Amino acid sequence: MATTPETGSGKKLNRIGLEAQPYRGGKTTLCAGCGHNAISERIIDAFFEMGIHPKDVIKLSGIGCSSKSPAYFLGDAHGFNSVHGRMPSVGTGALLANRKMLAIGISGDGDTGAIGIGQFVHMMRRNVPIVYIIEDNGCYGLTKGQFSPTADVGSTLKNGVVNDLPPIDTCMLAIQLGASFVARSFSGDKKQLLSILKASLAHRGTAMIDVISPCVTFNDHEGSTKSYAYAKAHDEILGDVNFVPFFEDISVEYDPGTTTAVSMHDGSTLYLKKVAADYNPTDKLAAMRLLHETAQRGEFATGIFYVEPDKDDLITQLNIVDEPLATLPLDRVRPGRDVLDAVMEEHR
Ligand SMILES: Cc1ncc(C[n+]2csc(CCOP(=O)(O)OP(=O)(O)O)c2C)c(N)n1
Ligand code: SF4
Ligand SMILES: [Mg+2]
Repeated sequence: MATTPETGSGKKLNRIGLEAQPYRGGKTTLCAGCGHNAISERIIDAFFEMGIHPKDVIKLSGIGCSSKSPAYFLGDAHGFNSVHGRMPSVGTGALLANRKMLAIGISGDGDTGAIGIGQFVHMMRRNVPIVYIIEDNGCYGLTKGQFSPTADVGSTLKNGVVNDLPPIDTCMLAIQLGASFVARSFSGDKKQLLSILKASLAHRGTAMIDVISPCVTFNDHEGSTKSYAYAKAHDEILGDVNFVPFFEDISVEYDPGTTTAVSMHDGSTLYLKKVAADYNPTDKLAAMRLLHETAQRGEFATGIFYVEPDKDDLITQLNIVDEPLATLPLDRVRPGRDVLDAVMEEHR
């Protein structure tokens, strides 16, 4: 990051003058080595480096080991640990009540792909302004490692049971449904995950990020396609993700033949190295073809697949007032006698 002045004690300050401490959360109770812990660390880094005040953030989750994660970052933010698979509706309601909040939702592959799939689908098609992260370990970690809907065909449980149901590709689904920023990363790839997270914080609309996040206790053995070893060997990185936030005055020299520059809503710029000369991250079909082709080869692609920075989010589509509904005074939210009388008159 560009400006890191120091406090008297030598601690770095971010662009809004805060130390890293307010960006941290409670001590994790997840297993040592769990991919979810690495993701929390990157979230802390991303919010610190972007200089977003924790008090302006709402953290949301469902149920699962992954959904416990918001307790481990941004201790001063607002939070709502909801019911299994129901975070999208709680998040949508929270954002409608207060459009000024920046929302980050943490879900699991079970929380999203199984019990929560209906809610997930509607959140994506509405382009709700939220950073929606799936901590994807291919299993239900909290309930001792059963297959989840993102488990690949042929992947095995620890006891040798083979999964023979096809997986849901949450990125493919999100693109098809209307999410305006869709990416995949790996909890073990610090640099890529941090860049993607920072870019997602600059986006307005649904930023859906599926992060392969191995469960060291129940799904890290040979035969699992969501283990650390498998992820390292099969991660097909799309090319560098270089995010330049609006507050960093850096001019990047790039070759338009090999790199696509995407202007984000807040004035930041995203430079995406092209996978192929004709790859365009604003082309839905190209993104879906890429996901399909990599999956066919038994690989998984990581990077930002699709971005549509100018698409209206739900709040804009609904054309609600600028001030948060939650704090509007009563005389503005309660219709007067004359308005009620006019409504009654219409139904006579
Ligand atoms: C209504 C309801 N049904 C089932 C459960 C049991 N349950 C708790 S967590 C979970 C799955 C969690 O899997 P995932 O979302 O992938 O999170 P992980 O633990 O793997 O991070 C299930 C089925 C529950 N808590 N509530
Ligand atoms: S059981 Fe698996 S997912 Fe849950 S905390 Fe442990 S390693 Fe992580
Ligand atoms: Mg899981």
